[in-house]
Amino acid sequence: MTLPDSSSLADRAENALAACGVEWPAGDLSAHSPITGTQLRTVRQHSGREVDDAVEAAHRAFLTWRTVPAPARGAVVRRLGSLLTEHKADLAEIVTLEAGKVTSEALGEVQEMIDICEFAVGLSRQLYGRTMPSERPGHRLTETWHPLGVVGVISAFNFPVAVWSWNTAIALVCGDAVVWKPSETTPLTALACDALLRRALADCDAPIDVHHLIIGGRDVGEALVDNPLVALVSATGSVRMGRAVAPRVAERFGRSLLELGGNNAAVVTPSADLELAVRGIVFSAAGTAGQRCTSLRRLIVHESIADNVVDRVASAYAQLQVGSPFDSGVLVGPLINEAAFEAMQKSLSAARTDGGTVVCGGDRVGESGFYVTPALVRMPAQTEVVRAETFAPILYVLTYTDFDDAIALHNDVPQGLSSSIFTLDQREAERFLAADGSDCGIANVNIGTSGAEIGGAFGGEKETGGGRESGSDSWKAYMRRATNTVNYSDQLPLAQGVEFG
Ligand code: UN1
Repeated sequence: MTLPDSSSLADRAENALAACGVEWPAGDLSAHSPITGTQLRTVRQHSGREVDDAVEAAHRAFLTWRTVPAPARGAVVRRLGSLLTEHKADLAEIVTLEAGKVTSEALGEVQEMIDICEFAVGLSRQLYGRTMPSERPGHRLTETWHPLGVVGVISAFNFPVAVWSWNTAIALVCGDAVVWKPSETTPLTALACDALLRRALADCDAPIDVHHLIIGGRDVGEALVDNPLVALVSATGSVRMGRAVAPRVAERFGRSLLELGGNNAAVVTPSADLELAVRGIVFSAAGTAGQRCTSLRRLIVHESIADNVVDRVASAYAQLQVGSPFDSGVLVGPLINEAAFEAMQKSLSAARTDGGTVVCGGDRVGESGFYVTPALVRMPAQTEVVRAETFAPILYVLTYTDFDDAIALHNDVPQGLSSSIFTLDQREAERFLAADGSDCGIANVNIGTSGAEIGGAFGGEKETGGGRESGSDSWKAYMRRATNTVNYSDQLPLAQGVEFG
């Protein structure tokens, strides 16, 4: 495996950042590339006091932004979408450098941003409220959706730009301001997004303070979460992070929207189109080096086809090229850091202790960065390690004989993000999607668990946190609803027939 030299990576980062218009001083936070494990550059971090200043400035901007008509707010997002289109390759380059995604996936992530901008622009002429029939004559009963306030966005390293855009494009058309705390692992992608949005705001004569980026670690996140001017905290990351954030926000009666861990499974039934299934499985399990919250982590296969499926997945894995995400042909880039590699090794050894057999993979490739071959592990049962999310490419294989048991096994994990079934049997497919089928926020048929489109609502149940972001009516989380009763008669009838005087 040959890797690019680290100074060429740092140069590429400088060029792409300059193309996006980033001007940001050096400081004590080191931005690394997982490609070689070396530093790209350093950036200045914010203090807790600066977080409060940013929230206050965003709140002041919100007070005027909320009165700008929604279609005019949409113009800013339209401009952001066109800048993202123009700088798609620059931003994807920084995503590859900083998160280690292969080029096609990095470009796909930026495309997801462009798509959500389009969606949000359309939404800016909708944001529909309902009208209900009033029980009283001469009365009108209706609801209006109003801007909510400052939205605090906390995002993770693995989708360093798309998750921000889901939140920000929607929040901006909804009339909110955004204060964004990206993962401290990916500050450069965040600086590039912030620079492009600032340009869009300036080009549209919109208040620049409707967006603030705050860079730093836990203290910066805590200052954001605890600030009473932050009406909604939208947080994507680990269950541990969500457990820390949710009670703090609830304590002050703020709202939170959580998108936490997944432990996504696919059920493969005897009627499945195995060639299609294996392609779906391999993309979902090994793509992004298993570092999507939607990555496929469990395969629940009918015992009659289990050996066949395992053989096919193992031979597909053998073809996967692991290496520099910039190299064409490479489909599996690096893990984000050493801690991710250690966590993977720990889970593999726990799986062996539990009686699992590593069919293939799990080995480190090369000496720089942390590259691994995706692991395929047959398990005798869904033990503790299988029920936990390890953010690395490990696919556990379990078998079933009875379809009801497959669904029970599928749902018997603490997380509930994404799921899929590979079957050509309509009854099985519909059972999987029914009320007593998959308990996840995303349930698919004949595609893998990852790679959702932006048009649907994205999120999951149980420890995944219950939040929904991106498409459909997720925008409602970013607004407040007012119910309005208007009396246009000269009488004052009371509801429920109450007489008073
Ligand atoms: C995430 O991993 O946090 O469905 C988001 C997918 C992507 C988004 C993943 N569209 O895999």
